[in-house]
Amino acid sequence: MRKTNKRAFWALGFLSIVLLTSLTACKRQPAQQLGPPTGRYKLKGEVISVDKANRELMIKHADIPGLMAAMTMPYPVKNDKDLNAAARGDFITADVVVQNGEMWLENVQVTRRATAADSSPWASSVTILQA
Ligand SMILES: [Cu+2]
Repeated sequence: MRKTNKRAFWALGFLSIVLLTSLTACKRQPAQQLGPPTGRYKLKGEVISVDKANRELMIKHADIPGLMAAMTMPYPVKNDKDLNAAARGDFITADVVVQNGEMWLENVQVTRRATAADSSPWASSVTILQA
């Protein structure tokens, strides 16, 4: 009787340790998934607007595998060179740098300059149809 009690005690202790570690493991995972994974991602997209005062490019971008689906969103730009590289309506490629929960663009390269037609209010829909 005593032996089984002891065994039950140890079994319970072992179980609670297993439970505790699995619980903390579960807690840790969502915290890591909150921010996007650190790295460099290739972005392809169209510049919707340039906000030089806030150092941001609004970009309508294609899927970025491993990071995010296609969408239109603002991206911070750190270098003057990258900030001044593109204008509204330009098609660009760039690196999305993700580090310490921060995200910004680097190596902005214009692949196609906006034409006069692109500057019209219909530019975006026209370029979608061409793409
Ligand atoms: Cu995005």
